[in-house]
Amino acid sequence: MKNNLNTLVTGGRGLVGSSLSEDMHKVNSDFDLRDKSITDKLISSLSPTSVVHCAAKVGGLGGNMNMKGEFFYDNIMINTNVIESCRKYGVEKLVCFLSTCVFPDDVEYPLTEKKIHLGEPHNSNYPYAYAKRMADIQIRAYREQYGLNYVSVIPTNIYGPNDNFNLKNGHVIPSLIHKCYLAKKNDTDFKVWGSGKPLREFIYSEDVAKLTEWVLENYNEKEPIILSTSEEISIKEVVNLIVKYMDFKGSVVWQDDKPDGQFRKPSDNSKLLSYLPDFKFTSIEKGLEKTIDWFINNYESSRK
Ligand code: GFB
Repeated sequence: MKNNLNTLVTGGRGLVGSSLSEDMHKVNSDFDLRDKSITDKLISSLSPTSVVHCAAKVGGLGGNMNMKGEFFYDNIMINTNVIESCRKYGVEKLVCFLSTCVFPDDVEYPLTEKKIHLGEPHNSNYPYAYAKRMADIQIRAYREQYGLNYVSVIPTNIYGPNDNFNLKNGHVIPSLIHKCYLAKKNDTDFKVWGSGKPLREFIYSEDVAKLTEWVLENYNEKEPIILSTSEEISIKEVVNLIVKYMDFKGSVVWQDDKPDGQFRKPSDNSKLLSYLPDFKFTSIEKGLEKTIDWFINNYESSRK
């Protein structure tokens, strides 16, 4: 890998950004990328050759349902500003993060890179999904009009150290780790939303970081690339693993008045594997163990 000093990472202290190589220039939320002049100033002053754009207003099912306006506004502004500033100030390569929720709700499975715009996203997170879809449109348009080598990636549900472990708005894995931690500490029930039946494909943040570094160097197509293990696991199985690794002896309570969200969203990783047939994904067991250890060891300073 060549020297990364000329690579700027937005969202540099977040879940993916913090796993990327430390020789990249990482910036965090000190820069309000919803503001065009701040974004222009950041990119013109650093003048990076490449940018990995991870910054976003993100959350799990709860966050997406509670903050629909903010999730739309913040993400559409951040993406529009970042992509335009990259063009204006001569960034040669941009890797932009989309999300697995960009896909239509009602579509034939498995999800592939060609199906992003074939129908409406699930209603639990349509503002976030549409804002992310527009980043794909902006990138395609800029490639066509300006001939820029800008690309995007679609990871499935990412988890790992440095996530946001907020109980209400976080993604399922960090929220459940935090809930189980508190249930064990306070000797209370471990309360889980929904039926436990929905299926998800989880990918460990360090795997996403490795794949992103590869994309930065090697992936140049106009269509996004899905970053996925293509292995589904139920929320119930995830809960069982968390209970096991946290050595929780109390009761698990399933809150069926809370939403299940989409039932499943299986994705096709064959494009990724056609480039990287030998890529070794971290197993969910190993990834969960590492994330739980990290959370316990960093409880005070973790985002929650
Ligand atoms: O990670 P998560 O919030 O996101 O997972 P999505 C939701 C699934 O986990 C649902 C169950 O089936 C929930 O019922 N669940 C159980 C919980 N307990 C909890 C809990 O305490 N917190 C949460 N959050 N879920 C998000 C999208 O969807 O995935 C985003 O909303 C983004 O836009 C992200 O795309 C990757 O997979 O449903």
